[in-house]
Amino acid sequence: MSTAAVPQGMGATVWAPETVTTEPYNAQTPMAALADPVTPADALFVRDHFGVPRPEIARWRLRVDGAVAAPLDIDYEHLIALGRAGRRELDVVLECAGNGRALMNPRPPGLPWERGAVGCARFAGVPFHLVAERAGVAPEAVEFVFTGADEGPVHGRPVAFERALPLAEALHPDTLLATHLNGDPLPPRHGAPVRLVVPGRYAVADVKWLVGARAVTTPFTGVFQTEEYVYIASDGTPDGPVGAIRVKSLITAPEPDEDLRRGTETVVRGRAWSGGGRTVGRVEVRAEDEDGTGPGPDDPDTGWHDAQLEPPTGPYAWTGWSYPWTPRRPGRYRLLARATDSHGATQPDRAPWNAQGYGCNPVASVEVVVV
Ligand SMILES: Nc1nc2c(c(=O)[nH]1)N[C@H]1C(S)=C(S)[C@@H](COP(=O)(O)O)O[C@H]1N2
Ligand SMILES: [Mo]
Repeated sequence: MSTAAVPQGMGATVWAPETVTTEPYNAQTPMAALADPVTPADALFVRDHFGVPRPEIARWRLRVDGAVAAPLDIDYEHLIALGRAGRRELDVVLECAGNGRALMNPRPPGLPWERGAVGCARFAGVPFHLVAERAGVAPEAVEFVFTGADEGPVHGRPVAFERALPLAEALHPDTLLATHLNGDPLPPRHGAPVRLVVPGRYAVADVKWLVGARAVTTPFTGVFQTEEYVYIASDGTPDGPVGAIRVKSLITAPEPDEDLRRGTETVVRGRAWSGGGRTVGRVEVRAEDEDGTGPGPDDPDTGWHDAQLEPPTGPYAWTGWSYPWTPRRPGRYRLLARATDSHGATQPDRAPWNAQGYGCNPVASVEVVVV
């Protein structure tokens, strides 16, 4: 994988994500960009199953149909007009459900995401419920199925990218038909001209190049709902589609294998987030030496220590945290970070294994050397 930030003279940084595959294009957010509260658009990870379909704004329509009183087609101009009164801007953590899969043991099949299939983007758009109410959702509707303009073969069958949401979540005022990312129109690879954004859910819910919203009266059974993006236990038992983002943290400083000086303060920093409407309540940091016990029972650094939290930029944004650490003895250390959310859920010590490697949220760690 290649990186990352190319310094451009006076301060401006040109970002490029780290390529994982080229056809279709999939790339991770570089570590250095994850330190920012809002991820620069050019650095934000990309997850495409079939490639970029590039619907033109002028010809773009969203078709709302299925179990509705009056199916409708809405164009870009009308969408913007409809949203004028109710337009929202939200900082939202976007995380692929497969983020961290490459750190699972044994490694499940799928893209080998390490830590960078995540970012926090400032999305602006029109709440979907404003459009759904226009069409009039039938009382027997249970879900909305959202359709992207992209399609391709999965397990030998041609399919469109489609994913369903329970009705209450589809109609939640913060479920957006997003037209803008970080203040600019959505870039093609992030779903231009309109994508769905469902704060707090793994990003497979955030259908890009959105062209359809279909109300259905029985649960949707498409491949991206029942075969892909589903938790499957080691004994093969399916355990439902991935949903709310699990509590997680990452360490952005120090960097892996960085040399730290004994007796000099190092600020350990990172980000933490959770989904399903939960916020981060606590982040703890711990330094372990090579035998995994900590610097020693007599050392005040042994054990978990509360990091200081920065207020997040919104209810669905991530939380920055920091902990000043002054290593006292030379050697190799593993720095660990563990987040706990507002519902008391904590990152597990080990990745919770499942057949497709989703929801991987173990305690974050980075190895450093104290000289
Ligand atoms: N139409 C469409 N929408 C899609 C996808 C896709 O392949 N096609 N990938 C999904 C997945 S799995 C993820 S993780 C996010 C990634 O969003 P990003 O590429 O903007 O970071 O888009 C989601 N929406
Ligand atoms: Mo994803």
